[in-house]
Amino acid sequence: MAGKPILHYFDGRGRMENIRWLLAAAGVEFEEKFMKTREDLEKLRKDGSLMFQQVPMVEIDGMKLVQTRAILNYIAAKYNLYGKDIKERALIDMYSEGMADLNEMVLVYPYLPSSDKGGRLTQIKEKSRNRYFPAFEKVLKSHGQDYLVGNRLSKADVLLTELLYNVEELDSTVLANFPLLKALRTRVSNLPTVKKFLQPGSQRKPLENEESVEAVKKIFS
Ligand SMILES: N[C@@H](CCC(=O)N[C@@H](CS)C(=O)NCC(=O)O)C(=O)O
Repeated sequence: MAGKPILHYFDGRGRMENIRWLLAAAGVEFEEKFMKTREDLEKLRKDGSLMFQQVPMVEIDGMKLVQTRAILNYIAAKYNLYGKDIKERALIDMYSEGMADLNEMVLVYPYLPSSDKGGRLTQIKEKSRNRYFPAFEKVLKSHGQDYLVGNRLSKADVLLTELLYNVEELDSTVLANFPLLKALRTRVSNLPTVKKFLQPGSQRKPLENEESVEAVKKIFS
């Protein structure tokens, strides 16, 4: 039997947090090896584990996978979170790519110089309220179903739930006009696997602080 997936990253959200969420939602236990120093990163690079010299890297089923979205897609396919046919898969990917565009702004936010943070925050709020959240609210309204695609949980629902939590941490009123997104978040949060992941002490990572940002900058500087 294959062992647990091993996640190689630093001890923080960054690009790995999507992967942690998806594995957790799928009910898959995983191990983590945290890089703490630049030498830890160099070691992975030197031993040929990182195809593009970058993390996230996930050891799973005898492979060393890199590229966040490729990893997410493998997990989604393996654990039945990727629709029932290629049309559903296309929608799941289309929605997930929109989420990734917004998520990219959110995940780099803590690492920006303070002079750039105000502008970025305004951009995140504006794009959430006027572009991405209305689009997903419209999808849910159009079919009246519990999940974004095919009336069952997919990668898209899990990533959207994570994104909603993350944006709400930056702007607590952002979901005020999106009742169906709120309901989706509640529904996904109440799935037993996700509920467990949302409990304190899980492998979910906290919002970055000054100290954690400095530690990460040292690894990649
Ligand atoms: N497209 C890649 C980007 C990976 C990436 O930028 N990783 C950063 C850490 S979050 C990294 O390893 N940076 C070091 C480098 O690019 O040399 C993915 O989604 O996995």
